[in-house]
Amino acid sequence: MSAIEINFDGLPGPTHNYAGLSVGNVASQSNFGEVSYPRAAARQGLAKMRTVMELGLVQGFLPPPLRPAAAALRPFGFKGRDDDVLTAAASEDLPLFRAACSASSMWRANAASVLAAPDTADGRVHLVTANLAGMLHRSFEADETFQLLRRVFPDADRFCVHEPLPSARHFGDEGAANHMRLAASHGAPGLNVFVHGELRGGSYPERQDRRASEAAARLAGLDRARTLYALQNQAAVQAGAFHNDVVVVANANVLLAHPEAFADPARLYGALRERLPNLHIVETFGVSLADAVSSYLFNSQLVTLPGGDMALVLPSDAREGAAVWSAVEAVVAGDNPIKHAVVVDVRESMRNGGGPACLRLRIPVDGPALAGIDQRFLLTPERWAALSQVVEAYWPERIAPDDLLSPDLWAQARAAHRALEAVIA
Ligand code: SUG
Repeated sequence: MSAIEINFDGLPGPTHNYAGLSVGNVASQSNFGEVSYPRAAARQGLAKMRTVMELGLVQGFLPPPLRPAAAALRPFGFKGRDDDVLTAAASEDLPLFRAACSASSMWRANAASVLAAPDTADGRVHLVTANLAGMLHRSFEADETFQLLRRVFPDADRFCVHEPLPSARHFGDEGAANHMRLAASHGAPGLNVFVHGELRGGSYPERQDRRASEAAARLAGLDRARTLYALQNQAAVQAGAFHNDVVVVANANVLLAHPEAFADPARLYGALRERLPNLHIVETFGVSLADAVSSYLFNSQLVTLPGGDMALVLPSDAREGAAVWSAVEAVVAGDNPIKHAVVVDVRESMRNGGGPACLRLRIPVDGPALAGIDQRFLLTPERWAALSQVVEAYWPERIAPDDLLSPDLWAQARAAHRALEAVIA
């Protein structure tokens, strides 16, 4: 088997809600206080997984951790039974309580940086779990994600799962959302490009530190000559591109980028072209940064189909604006491998700033590595149907902001978590 890339999608959890927790994420902030629809969110996520499976690709899924996370609140001095912990936190520190309720694990592009076997010193796939130090609610994910990744990728001959980096201000790490691998094909040695921010003022935080990316490269033993670092354009960050994958997507030998994504695109593109002669750099025209952020055009999944063509899996929001959609049509008609545009509806996630690409973690594998994955996390039509049944039976239909405070909702979330574990077991 030649090497392939598997998309592992995060399943939106039963407490999906709009608490406006992410500064610098325009959608999260502007939808603060809205009613959310967790069952619809999970349905949309599952429908996207199904669409990608039906394109002929192997599809995985990653279950959400239990939320509200009473365990995450205990280090702050809350004691007693879980419900006591949650009740006390809700009354004494509401923002902390809300952070413990977030279903943000659905955005698995932030789970880890993934370094492909042909590029690492020991020939294994390395996963460096992201510490997500920049946002409190997301930092609660890190340890649980590490345990989950060890469970899904247990074969230590093929995979090496690293703990999150120590959670310090200078080492904020948001995982694969800020990493791109460019290569002639998935199985060929690749170029690893880490895109980062910098402390340079501005009202929105820059979440990925270069030193965190350097640590990930070191842990995986990447070849320095084939590892590049690129600074985000500050204007893009301040327009709401809190992760690089809001303005750029890469796959194999194709890079689709907004012209204002990088601080110094000419330097980056020159270095890439020198090392990868058959690289296609596809830029869009006529799409403003504001349109890119509101449509999430670049937060598409760019996938290689079994026949060799590429498809862009776009959020339905990208079809709504004329300028954005004509840019998509120009890309698909252009002289590059992207030949298909497939539209998916992930609106519930989008309203928290998470498009199709945010919802998935890509894992490049060859045949033996594919066999080394815990197969229960790979979707078959039967497993997909079983997950759908659990979602329909247990996920709340709607959550208004005050519902988060209800012990009934906490009990429902626990029941959903148990039912999901029973399907996986
Ligand atoms: O970290 N939203 C996520 C969205 C992550 C998108 N991921 C990528 N671009 N790869 C974030 O900002 C909002 C949660 C809330 O407001 O309740 C949130 O965490």
